[in-house]
Amino acid sequence: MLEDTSFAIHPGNNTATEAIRFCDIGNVIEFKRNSQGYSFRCEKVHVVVCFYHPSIVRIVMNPTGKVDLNDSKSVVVEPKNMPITEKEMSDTILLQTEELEVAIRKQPFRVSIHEINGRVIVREKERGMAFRENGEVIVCKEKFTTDHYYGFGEKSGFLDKRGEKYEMWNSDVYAPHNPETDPLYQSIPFFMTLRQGKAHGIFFDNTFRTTFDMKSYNNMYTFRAEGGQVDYYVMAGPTPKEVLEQYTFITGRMPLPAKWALGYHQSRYSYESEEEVRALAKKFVEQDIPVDVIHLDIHYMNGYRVFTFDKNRFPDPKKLIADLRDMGIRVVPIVDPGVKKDPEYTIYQEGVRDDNFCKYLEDDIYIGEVWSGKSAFPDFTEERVRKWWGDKHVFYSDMGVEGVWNDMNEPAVFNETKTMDTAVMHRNDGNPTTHRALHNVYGLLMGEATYEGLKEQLNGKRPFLLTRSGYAGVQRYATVWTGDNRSFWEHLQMSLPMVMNLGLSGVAFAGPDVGGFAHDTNPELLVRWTQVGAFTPFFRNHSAIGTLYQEPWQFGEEYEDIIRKYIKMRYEWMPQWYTLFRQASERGLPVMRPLFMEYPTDEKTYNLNDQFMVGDNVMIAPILAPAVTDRAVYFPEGGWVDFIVGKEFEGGKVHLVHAELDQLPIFIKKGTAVLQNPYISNKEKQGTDMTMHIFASQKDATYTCMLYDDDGETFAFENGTYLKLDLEIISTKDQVAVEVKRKEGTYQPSYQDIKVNVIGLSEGQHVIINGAKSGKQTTINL
Ligand code: MIG
Repeated sequence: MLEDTSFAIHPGNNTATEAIRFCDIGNVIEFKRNSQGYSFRCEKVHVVVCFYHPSIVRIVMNPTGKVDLNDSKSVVVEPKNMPITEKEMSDTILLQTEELEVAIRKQPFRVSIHEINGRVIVREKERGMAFRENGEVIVCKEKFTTDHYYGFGEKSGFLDKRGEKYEMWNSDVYAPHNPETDPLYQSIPFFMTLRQGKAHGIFFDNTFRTTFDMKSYNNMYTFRAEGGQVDYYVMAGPTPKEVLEQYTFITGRMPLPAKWALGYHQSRYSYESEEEVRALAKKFVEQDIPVDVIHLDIHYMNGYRVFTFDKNRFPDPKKLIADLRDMGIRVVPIVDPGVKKDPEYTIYQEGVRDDNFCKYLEDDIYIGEVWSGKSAFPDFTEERVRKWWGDKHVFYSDMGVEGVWNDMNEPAVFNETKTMDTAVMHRNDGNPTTHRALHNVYGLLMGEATYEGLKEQLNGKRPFLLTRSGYAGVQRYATVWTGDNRSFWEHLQMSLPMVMNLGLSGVAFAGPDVGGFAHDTNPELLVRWTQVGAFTPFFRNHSAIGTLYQEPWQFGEEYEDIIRKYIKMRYEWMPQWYTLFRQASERGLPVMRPLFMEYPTDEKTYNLNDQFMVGDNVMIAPILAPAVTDRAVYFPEGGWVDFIVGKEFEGGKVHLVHAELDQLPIFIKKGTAVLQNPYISNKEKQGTDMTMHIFASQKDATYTCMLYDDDGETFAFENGTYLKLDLEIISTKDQVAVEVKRKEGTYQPSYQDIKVNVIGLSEGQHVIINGAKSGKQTTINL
């Protein structure tokens, strides 16, 4: 067993044996420039170095043959020709862009990357790239004592991943997710290093089972894969935000979600009949609790056959969906990849007839056991099959469905390995490849098929897709929920760093099952979790069969009132959310952020797990344990204001904060602003009172912010039908000046102006709007 882990290259091991295990790629023999970049012939292998941007370099090593630059499932851009300065010295080759210098030592091949005339980004010392007879590849890099590591997709444990070791192999894990439960459902082989306030990223684009070891060695970390090429991108940052912009430039960004998808979702495994769903919807409206989406879990289907409804339980789904839509509620059905092996079921018939299912090399269809019993699995690696699957969604979109929930797409199979036989041979668009190599992208490609299919069918409306499994780039198609958590306080605690690290891995739209999926929830946990959920990008309450029901009203009025308050608050904050999501779709930045993203030089933020930011100026410090009504909160530099009671806190310090069960500590940075719009009704959701609350700073401060709005559900914004206001707020000791710097787009919102409300103005300070003196409550005309 030890042989299979990177223990095999432990520096303490006998070096003679080690050399047999991993073979260094050796010296550079020849180096040339070609159309795609620089190619190096080494003693044992070929390496290519190419550039995508002055701050992004890609390094590819093929241990068995010619380097393949075109086999990514995840990368959306091509290498770019740009001015590169080359210098060849006796022992080193230097390649310089405007931003960075890649230094390749020739004997043996070792790579270091620096900022031009600046800091070291990555460096290799005794070890660099190596491979084994069995196909394994490894990269070793120097670990600095000041390094902190983040990202890695969906991982349990704390925010800072220094001292951790993670594997990427998409897995259905129903067992409790605890700090050592790994891997989970997503594989995002990307991480960010923060070193003395500066950040860089590494994306290891390898779809085999990969391992990142930030633990076992004192002076180096490694990433390795069971097979395939070494293929990685270094993104030079230097800020955490730039790293994310660079990573999402490579792997793509989230499309702007529909507003309704940002609202509150209610789910349960399962609401089992039309009556139950109607009663649920009615109850929300009666109790005056906003809801945008009701999810239908597997019981809606006829014998768990995807693309069917059970006629007894759901006699008229189209009517049900239309009636709910009239109440302001959308229906999102679950769709699993397994297709029941049933010769009388058209989807199975078509799949067999058109040769759409995953097969063995010998031609037998792979059959695995899932909910639907013995089932076949579409081969999403084939474009033709993705199209077929996408087209099948007409079944749902014709009924008025605008969103779909993909589950079990690791793919999960009920057997010992929990997944498809790794010997299955995917067609892979003419380049047959085993499941062993493509396992980690099955969910991503199912997402692509589903998203593209729905998009085509929705006549210009934005589809919503929720997925459990994915790979780097999943943000292009889907929102991610973090799978089968439990109704434990520990899982509420763990969800914060998990969702923050997903955000740091390009997935801005993510969240856990609020209230907890497995195990029985309890009223206090549900309340505290809903408070956090209201400020988490994806906000869905979901629970498992056999557990206590956990809809907002299940535990009596006292709790219901608090839950209602926070779900409404989600809607009051919608203009803020929507603007942040727009920015996320444009730049790839997370919406829910660890504090270090805004304060990268403040070490106190480097492993802060129980606080987070929404955007760049709102800090949430929730209560995450039972019976607790006081907690320590760390405030980064600057002044902060409690959003509800207006109390001020001086930054650079820890303060004790009090929060009764109905209170969530929310703090706004002084000198900044937030946008709000009251909740009106479930049908209308938002009102016409767009308000900007400005939190005056008495110290000099400049804050730029944006208001983004559009129709909330179509792609018309792509043709200019949106409203974008760039605002600047300048505070000094005698004034708070607000200026509209730029207005863009042709969208006419239902509000005519923005109401401005300045909070915390000192005696001597006055308000100036677009150059004119005004009161602390005033308006900006649009
Ligand atoms: O193996 O569809 O994570 O959210 O309710 C269980 C039933 C299958 C797992 C998902 C969960 C969903 C459940 N599914």
